[in-house]
Amino acid sequence: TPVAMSVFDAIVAGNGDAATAATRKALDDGHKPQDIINGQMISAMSEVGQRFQDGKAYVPQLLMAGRAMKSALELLKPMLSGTKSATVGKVVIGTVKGDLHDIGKNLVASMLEGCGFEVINIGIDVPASDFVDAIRENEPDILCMSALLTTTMTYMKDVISALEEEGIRDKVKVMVGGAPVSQHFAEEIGADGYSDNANSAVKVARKLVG
Ligand code: B1M
Repeated sequence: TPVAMSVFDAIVAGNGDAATAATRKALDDGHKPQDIINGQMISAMSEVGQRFQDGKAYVPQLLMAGRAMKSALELLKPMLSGTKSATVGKVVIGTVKGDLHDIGKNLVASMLEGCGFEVINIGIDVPASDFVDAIRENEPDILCMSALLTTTMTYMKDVISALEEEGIRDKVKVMVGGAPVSQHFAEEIGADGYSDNANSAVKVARKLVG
């Protein structure tokens, strides 16, 4: 029988079936979902990102690794619940215009959901007008924006300006995140909260509604 791949290796190889099988095995071996995500899945994506940056991997590899992580993550999603009280708040979440990265955003969405937030996930490549519409329609406590590119993170500022122009900025808290985003940047664009990972995103969200 072939030697089973680790979750890390399977995601780096872009093999969804192997990634799912390895995730199931890791659970059977007693590993916690959070440890599998942080210790294996995210580090595998960093590895692929590094290879891409070094010219040793190309866009198809990024795409395949992303797909592999997504399918393996499906297995863990139902287990991502923390201390659930009744609904603690409502969130609209999306990746900003020009940006197609959604794995981190979906992870944040799953964590929030697992911890009792009602989450309306409006997807990727979201223009300011769609954020405005979603806020009008759903009246969330928090607007969450994600960006993975230095070229798209600046659009978060445009969305906040749109909220101001539409007179709804004070109706919603704004939380931002994603690899290139920093606390400093969040403050600069006038966001109310920032987090650099999905776990602390829940803490920040709780504070914002608290
Ligand atoms: Co792209 N990509 N990508 N990519 N990609 C990066 C981001 C990059 C860093 C790779 C690299 O060069 N090392 C680089 C960006 C450089 C920069 O701007 N500084 C890059 C590039 C250049 C590109 C393209 C331009 C490549 C090209 O076409 N030439 C292109 C752009 C497309 C576009 O968006 N318009 C592109 C495309 C893609 C794919 C579509 C192929 C694919 C995405 C698939 C998908 O998402 N469905 C992809 C991938 C997979 C990556 C890497 C390898 C992995 C991203 C990921 O999923 N990470 C990435 C390298 C890297 O991250 N190391 C890279 C795992 C995920 C769990 O982490 O998303 O950071 P992350 O989310 C974290 C935190 O950031 C935080 O919590 C999450 C969990 O801890 N977080 C929040 C995220 N959102 C939050 C919101 C919050 C709070 C926390 O509150 C609201």
